[in-house]
Amino acid sequence: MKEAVLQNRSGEALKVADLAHHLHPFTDHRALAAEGGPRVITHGEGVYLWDTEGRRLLDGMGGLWCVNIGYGRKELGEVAHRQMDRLAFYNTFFKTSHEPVIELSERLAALTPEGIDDFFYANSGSEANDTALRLVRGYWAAQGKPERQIIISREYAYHGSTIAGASLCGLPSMHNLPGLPIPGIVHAAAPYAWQAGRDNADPAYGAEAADAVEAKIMELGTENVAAFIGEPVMGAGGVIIPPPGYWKRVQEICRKYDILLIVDEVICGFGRTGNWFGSETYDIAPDILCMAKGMSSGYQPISAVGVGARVAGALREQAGVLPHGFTYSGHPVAAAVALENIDIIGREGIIEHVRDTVGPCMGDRLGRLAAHSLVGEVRGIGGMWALELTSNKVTHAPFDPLGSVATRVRNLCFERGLATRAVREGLVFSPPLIITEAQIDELATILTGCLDSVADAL
Ligand code: PXG
Repeated sequence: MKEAVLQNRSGEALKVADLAHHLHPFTDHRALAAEGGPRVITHGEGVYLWDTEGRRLLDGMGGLWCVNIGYGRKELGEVAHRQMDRLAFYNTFFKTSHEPVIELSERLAALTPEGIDDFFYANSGSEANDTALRLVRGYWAAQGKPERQIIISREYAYHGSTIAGASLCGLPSMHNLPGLPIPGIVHAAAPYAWQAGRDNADPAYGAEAADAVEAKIMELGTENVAAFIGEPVMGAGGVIIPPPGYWKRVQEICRKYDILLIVDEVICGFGRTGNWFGSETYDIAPDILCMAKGMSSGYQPISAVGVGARVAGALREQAGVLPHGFTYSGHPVAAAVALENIDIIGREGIIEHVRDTVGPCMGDRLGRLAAHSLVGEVRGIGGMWALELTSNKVTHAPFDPLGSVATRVRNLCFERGLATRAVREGLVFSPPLIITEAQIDELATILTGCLDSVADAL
């Protein structure tokens, strides 16, 4: 009966009901009400979404950086159905396990960078990062160094929206609630060449940007630092691409001061940069690797923390209970869906498609926009790209107020059938990784038209 009710409600009725009872993430609720309610999405197929107005959208964001295999893959629903019938839930606490989580752990051990062989499960990227923090602090305490508690993150980082996740973020807006960031989390400068007015292809900039991490360690005292956390490519902060030598030098610094390296692969994992993990793309050997999003292509909420031998070994040898876990850690349905998603990415050659087609094609079509009067820079890798808009191509100044032009372009893109995100004075793209050349052309054509219209109106 409920299904019939859901299917019979008009778009207008749904908007009204949503306004009455739904509090949304990252939403200005007054503005939402003034606009008469949210866009209500009805279904998706491939790289496209449809809303209750019957409008088709090319999803330039892959949901929220996550629908790597695209929408409407029936296999995942079938796997979920079978698993729910067989065992819909059981926990993995207290020495218990089940087949989907065991198989998923084996599969992840084979896929992740060498040395990452043990997996702890959660439901979101934020929970994965919270878990990583608890594991590294627990590790140092077990080593007799409980003073090693500080986690170094970076400006412009996005690591989540729990209290610890938001604290790890380096975006000032994420600290816009009392009490944040929590003590023990600090931020080093990011390798953000566009903003620094530097050349991102310059190895000297790569080394300098990495030295900001060393400077932060010195300021804090090496004996107090537990770990450094970073996204291989910063995603929500605006697709900030590490300059050459950056990750090599950051790793040297971590090793020099015996600081653990947590790599947040929540966006970069599962093909986004043209390899299974961004750690492969940038030759990173993490102690801990956090993953979510593309792990299930968003078909189920699931995340994992891959743990290297150093921390996992200490955990395994330690007597007593690790006091950490979530009811749904290693949920059997989510694990079964993640396994099927990983199979699809592998057997359909999606990683190769990103490397050989999506990356070069996005680079070419978006790259042509670098000459546009509003565009200062186009950058990206694989299936994650950004355009920086600017009022001055020499000084890199944004528009006034900050973000006003990017937001106008974003809004027009939605009107003309392209979903994208505005970040500061930029636009970011992370489409489903199955996107074809023709669909990339469509994306670029809509985007170019919107940039032209906004430029004409300014
Ligand atoms: N790490 C990274 C690198 C992320 O991008 C998280 C952790 C947190 O994951 P959960 O599943 O807890 O949301 C993310 C999430 C945006 C946007 O506006 C990006 C994310 C989340 C919400 C909005 O681009 N990334």
